[in-house]
Amino acid sequence: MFCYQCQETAKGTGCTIKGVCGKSENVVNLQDLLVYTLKGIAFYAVEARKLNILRPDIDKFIMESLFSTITNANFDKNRFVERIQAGLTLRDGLKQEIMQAGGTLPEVLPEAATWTGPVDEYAAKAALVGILATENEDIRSLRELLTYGLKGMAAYAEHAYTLEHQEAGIFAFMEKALAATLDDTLEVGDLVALVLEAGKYGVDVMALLDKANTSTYGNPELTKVNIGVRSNPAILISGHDLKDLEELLIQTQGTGVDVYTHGEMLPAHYYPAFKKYDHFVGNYGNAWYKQDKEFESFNGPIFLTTNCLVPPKDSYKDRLYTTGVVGFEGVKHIPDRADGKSKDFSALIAHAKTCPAPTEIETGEIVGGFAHNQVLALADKVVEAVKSGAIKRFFVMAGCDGRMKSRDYYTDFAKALPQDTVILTAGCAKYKYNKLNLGDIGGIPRVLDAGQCNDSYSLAVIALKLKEVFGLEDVNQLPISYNIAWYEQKAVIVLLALLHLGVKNIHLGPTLPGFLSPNVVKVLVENFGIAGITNVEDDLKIFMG
Ligand code: FS2
Ligand code: SF4
Repeated sequence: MFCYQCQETAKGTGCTIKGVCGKSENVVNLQDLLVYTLKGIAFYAVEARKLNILRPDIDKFIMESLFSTITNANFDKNRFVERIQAGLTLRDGLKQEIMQAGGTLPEVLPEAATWTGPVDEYAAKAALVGILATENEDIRSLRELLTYGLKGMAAYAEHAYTLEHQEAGIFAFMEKALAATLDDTLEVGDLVALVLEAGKYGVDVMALLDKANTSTYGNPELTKVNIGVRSNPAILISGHDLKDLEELLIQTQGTGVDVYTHGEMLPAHYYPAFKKYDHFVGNYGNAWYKQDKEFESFNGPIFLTTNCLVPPKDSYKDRLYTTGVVGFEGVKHIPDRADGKSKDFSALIAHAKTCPAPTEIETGEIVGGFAHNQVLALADKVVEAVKSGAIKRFFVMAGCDGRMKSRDYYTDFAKALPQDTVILTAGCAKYKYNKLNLGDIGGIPRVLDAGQCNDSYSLAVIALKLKEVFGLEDVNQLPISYNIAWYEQKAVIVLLALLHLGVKNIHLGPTLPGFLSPNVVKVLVENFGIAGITNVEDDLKIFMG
C-alpha cells in the first residue's frame, strides 16, 4: 500500500504498512482500485459528452465514490468492493452506449477503461495501479494534487446535490480532469493548468453549496452556542450533512431525546431554520480527533453523517451509526433515502432512550455565525474599525484540526496575535482557538467563525467585498494574512479555490503536503508565494511586517 493524501501521512511522506488514520492495507488498495475504475468511467464520460450522451447516474456515482475515498470517511472494504463492481458495470454499459450512438473511440484505450477481473484478483490489481504506478515524481505529484482536489470538490458537490442543487459544469470538469490523469501525453505544464482550473470549479462548487445551504436553511447569523449539557438522553450528530440533521431534528421532536452537534456540525446552530427546535441543545466536545474520548462520555448514540470518523473503540462502537458514504465494518448503517422519503432514525431514537444523559465535559458558550451575509451586515462597523485603526489586520485561519502536537502552534499563534487583530475562521481548525475568549473589538468578536470548511468560501466573499469597499485593485492589498491548517482533501480544493481567486502568500501547515514534489512546491512558491510555518514568533513578524 502507499497513501499520502492527508497531512498525517506517516513520516510526512506516505503510509506504507497501515494508515495513521486506521485504514488497513486492504482498504487503501481497494480505494486505489476504485479511483482507477472511476478514471476509466470518466474516460468514456468525456467521450459520451461529445455525443451529447448525458448520464446523471454516472455523474452521481463518480461524485459519491470519490467522496467515499477521502480521509476518515469509509473503512469498510465491502463497500469498496461493491463500488468497484458497480463501477465496472457502469463503465462497460457507457462504452456500449457510445458505440451504439455511432461514436468512435481511440484505437488504443487506457487500461483503466478496459481492465476487468474477479473480486479475488482486486488486491493484486490494486497493487499495480496505485499512486506509485506513475514513475515521474512531478507528474505523480500533479496527478495526485488534482485527484485530491477532485475528491474535495466531490464532497462539496454531494452536499449541494443532497439539497437538490447541482451544476453540469462541475461534473463535466471532474470527469475531464479524472480522465486527464490517465493521459501520458500530458506534461507538467498541462497538469499545472488543470490543477489551477480545478480551483475555478472549487469556487463554483463552494458557491453552489453556499446557495444550497442558505436557500434551504437561511443565512447563518450571529449565534451563541451552549457547550454544556441537559439531563435528557441524547443523540450526538457529527460530520457535515445538514439534511441529515434536519431530518433527525424533525424525527426526535417530542420524543424526549435531545440532539447535540459534534465537530464540523457545530455551525448548524448558526442557521435560522434549526433554531426553532428546543431539543437542539448545543455543541458537545471539539474537533474530530477527540472523538475517542468525547463519544465515550456522551453516553448516547452518535451519528456520523460524513467524515471525520476515527476507528471506534469498543466502549462506544455499539452506539455508533453511520450513513451515506461513511462506513466501518461492524458499525450500524442508516440506509439512504428512498422513494423521496426521509431517512429512518427510529432505531437511533429508540437506542437513545435506553442511554443515560451525556456527561458534562465543559460549560459556557461559543459564538459563531459570521458567514458572508452576517459579516456584510456588519460591514459598516468593520470598515470603520479598519479605517480608525481599531482593527489592524485580519488573519484567515481556516481549515482543519488534527491529532499532531505540532498543531498547538495554532492555539499559541491565536494567543500571541496583537489585540487589534481579528481571526476569520471556518472548518474544524477553529477548535484550536474558539474557546480562548479572545474578546472583541468594539463589539466585533476577535474570532469570527463562518462555519464549516466549505464556508471558507464565505471568507473569500468577505475579502472580495472589502476589496471593493476600500476601492483596491488587488485582494492582496487588503490587511488580511492567510495562515491555514490543512488535513484532508477538502482543504486541498479550498486552497486551489483561494489560488484561483488570486490570493497570494498563503501559509500552510502544520506541514506542507507530502504529495507535493520539490518541483511542484517550487511552482507554488514562485507563482503564489505559498509557504509553510516555522514558529509563532518568527511567523508573526513576517505577517505583521
Ligand atoms: Fe475537519 Fe475532518 Fe471539514 Fe475536514 S471534520 S478535518 O474532514 O472536512 O474540516
Ligand atoms: Fe495515511 Fe492519511 Fe492515507 Fe490514512 S488517509 S492512509 S493517514 S495518508
